[in-house]
Amino acid sequence: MIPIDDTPLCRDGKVLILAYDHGLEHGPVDFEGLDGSEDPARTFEAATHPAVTSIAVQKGLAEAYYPSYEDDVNLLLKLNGTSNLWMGEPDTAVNCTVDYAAEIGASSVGFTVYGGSNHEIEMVEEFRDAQEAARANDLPVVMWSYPRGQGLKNDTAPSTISYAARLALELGADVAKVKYPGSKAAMEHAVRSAGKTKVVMSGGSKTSDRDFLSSVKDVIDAGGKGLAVGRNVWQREDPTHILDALEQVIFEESSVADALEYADAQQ
Ligand code: FBP
Repeated sequence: MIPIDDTPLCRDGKVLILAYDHGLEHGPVDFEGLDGSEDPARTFEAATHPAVTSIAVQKGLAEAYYPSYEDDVNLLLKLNGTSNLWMGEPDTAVNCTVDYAAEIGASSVGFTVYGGSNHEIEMVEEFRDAQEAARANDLPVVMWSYPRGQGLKNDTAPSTISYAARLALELGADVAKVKYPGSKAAMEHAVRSAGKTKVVMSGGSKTSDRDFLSSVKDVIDAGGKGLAVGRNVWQREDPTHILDALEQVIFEESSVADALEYADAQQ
């Protein structure tokens, strides 16, 4: 492992990744109902908030938009990803090499592994190549560790999420990005399973401020190191308000009520 606390991916040992790879993963449907959210510049602007430790995007957005933000935003290049048009067993294409990610300014890289898919073997072998290339470039590696596929009945069951966190440790990821397993106790188990790999929660579909912040608070109280979030930030009319609150919960370890009060006072 590399000491990632000293890299741009972390602030005070914690992580807040703003994910914006949904145009590939889900398609334009995620942008419906909120004018402007399809414009990557809007989310790059949000990523200039001091709470955001990195923005996670695919190669195309990095090439087109990152040069305008390189002084104010840290780039996490998501190396693989696939569209919702793909109907097969969970799998994903490697769209960018680590060397190219480093060349265009990435300070960390991300990689999805669908443990349990029929394609797990090849995905893990692709992860091996990416992880070793990242080590050669001194770049932290975040694994989107999402067990799913044939035979997996519940991809957010506590045992599945703990296994996802453990896979990330076993395979050499610095950070495991996992779905919320439903409770603080389940997250504690996932954190223990991940050993020295930091665990962060994946944001999920948009919910109320209070529900969303409560799950983030559970993650922090369980020893998780933060969040990699997309829709719960950029699908809001005012991403800054929720980022102000997240900053309090993640970095100041505030209560949800205090964090919301703080965020309201910044308006
Ligand atoms: P959200 O916070 O919006 O859930 O984003 C996290 C993320 O992992 C994105 O990086 C990715 O595009 C998306 O979720 C994939 O979600 P899924 O594969 O579960 O549909």
